Amino acid sequence: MDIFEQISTCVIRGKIKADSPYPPDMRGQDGVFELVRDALQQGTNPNDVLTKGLMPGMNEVGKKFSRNEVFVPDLLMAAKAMTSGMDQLKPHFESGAAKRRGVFIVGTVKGDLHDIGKNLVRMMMEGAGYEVIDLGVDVSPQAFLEKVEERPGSMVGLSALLTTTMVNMEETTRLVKSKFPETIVVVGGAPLTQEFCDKIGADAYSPDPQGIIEWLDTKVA
Ligand code: B1M
Repeated sequence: MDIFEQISTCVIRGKIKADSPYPPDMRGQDGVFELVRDALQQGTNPNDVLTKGLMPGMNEVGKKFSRNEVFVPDLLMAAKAMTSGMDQLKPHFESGAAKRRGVFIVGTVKGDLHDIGKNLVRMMMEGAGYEVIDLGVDVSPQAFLEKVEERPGSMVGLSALLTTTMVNMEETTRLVKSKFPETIVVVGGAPLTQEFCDKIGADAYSPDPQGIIEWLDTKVA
């Protein structure tokens, strides 16, 4: 197995570091942290570490999640493992040594405090190579708009878990698109449907982060 396959495998299995107790059958083996550190020390291109190691691993986890082969705890462990690699790549991205696919502004809409699903979207989007700006929870339509004004050309992702707050997605979508009609707005969260997405004028809906990534990948070069 080459270093990229090893990194992918550790992301899929949620193996963070050599001294992490999880998963039990990989105890003592190097995790994403050591593998990424060593790859960078050996001069491997940070973009290759991202696109050939971390991203395929997270992509596979997302597909398994969509097929109900792994569950939320597995996704969270995979996300933590991936983050331990991403943290080491960040300085390279910030210095411009590696490419980002686009800017994705994400938040849970006004009135809604659920953030576990939104955090998964953030981590998977980072794993897919996007620069993510996370506005947190209970985010007003105005706050989304202000961030788009600050980062023209960015994409917007809205999350909602409550039937009482998903309606706030409409106000946010319409406000952003009234000022920046070309802005891509994608939506997700347990109570949503494709019909709702169409009704509020958003561009895409997916019940899981993977679907959003696959849709966005068709839109960005
Ligand atoms: Co609340 N809660 N909660 N809650 N909570 C639900 C959502 C609920 C379904 C429980 C129930 O009654 N069965 C219910 C909503 C009912 C409804 O509106 N239909 C509910 C309620 C009523 C409430 C309160 C009103 C309870 C009260 O106070 N009376 C209150 C509201 C607070 C508020 O937001 N203003 C409340 C509070 C809370 C806690 C704070 C205690 C806690 C949140 C902690 C946190 O997020 N940090 C909480 C929790 C944990 C839940 C449940 C149990 C779990 C949600 C979760 O994290 N799931 C939930 C019941 C349930 O779902 N079983 C429930 C795991 C997460 C990975 O899934 O967020 O769906 P999810 O994200 C998925 C997809 O939806 C998708 O990807 C993720 C991975 O597949 N996705 C996107 C999400 N956003 C996306 C965006 C995308 C794409 C995909 O693109 C942009």
